[in-house]
Amino acid sequence: MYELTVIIPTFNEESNIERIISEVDKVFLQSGIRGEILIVDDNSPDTTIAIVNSLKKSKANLNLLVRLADHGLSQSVADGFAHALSEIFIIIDADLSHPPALIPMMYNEIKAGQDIVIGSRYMKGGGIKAWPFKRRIISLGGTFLGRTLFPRISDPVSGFFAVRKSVVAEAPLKPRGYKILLEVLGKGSWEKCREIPFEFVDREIGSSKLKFTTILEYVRQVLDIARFSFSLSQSAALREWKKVFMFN
Ligand SMILES: Nc1nc2c(ncn2[C@@H]2O[C@H](COP(=O)(O)OP(=O)(O)OP(=O)(O)O)[C@@H](O)[C@H]2O)c(=O)[nH]1
Ligand SMILES: [Mg+2]
Repeated sequence: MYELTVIIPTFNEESNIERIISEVDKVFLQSGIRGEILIVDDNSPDTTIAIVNSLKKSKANLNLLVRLADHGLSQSVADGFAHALSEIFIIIDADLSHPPALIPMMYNEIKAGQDIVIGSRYMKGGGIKAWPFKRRIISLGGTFLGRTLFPRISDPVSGFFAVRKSVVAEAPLKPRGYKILLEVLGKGSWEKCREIPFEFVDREIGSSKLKFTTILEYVRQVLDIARFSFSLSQSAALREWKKVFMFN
């Protein structure tokens, strides 16, 4: 029934939720895409859930999944994959760091045959606005580590991406931490991936949930994907490596 599901993971986003929903809906109207908006909330103690429930009364394409166990961003996105009512998914943050205006372009790329379309902060034309130096260094470190698995992808840990359902439907995802895209790239079944640049804008309202343990969790995730990749002759990471280093 829907052509696209925009999955928005949320935790305590009462100050942003109404605006992101209305911006995504506006993009659907302008582009003529029959889209679903799926909010995946980790039982926020603020008024996020109440706001979504009240918006749902006038928006038939707005759905809410409230999770009561296994709190986490990646876990929430993976639950979103399982509950979405379409075959194409776009993941976007609630805090307006990612531009909803790029949704039609990402959707059209998937329609045209791409399996994954990544909004990249680190390719020509992309960027990050108003991030403190420490944040930039942590992000760059994480990105370089991710690129050891996927050398041709400039932003393998972006939170803004589109993916075809068939890529993740059967994938043995082990979602944890913040970097669901790396898990999708490492364990999903895909052939074609492209990136499009965007400028990441730091959240103006609400608070960040990035913790130090997130970094440790991420390193563990990279090691797990590497182990997974080398145990399979058909893995995406091995195929990408072969393309770059041409030892096949
Ligand atoms: N369901 C769910 N959503 C989460 C969780 N943590 C963060 N989010 C949402 O995931 C998106 C990204 O989280 P942010 O806190 O903005 O992460 P960030 O952009 O790295 O950090 P900021 O610079 O503070 O914006 C936002 O929409 C959050 O509301 C979580 O544990 N569960
Ligand atoms: Mg953010």
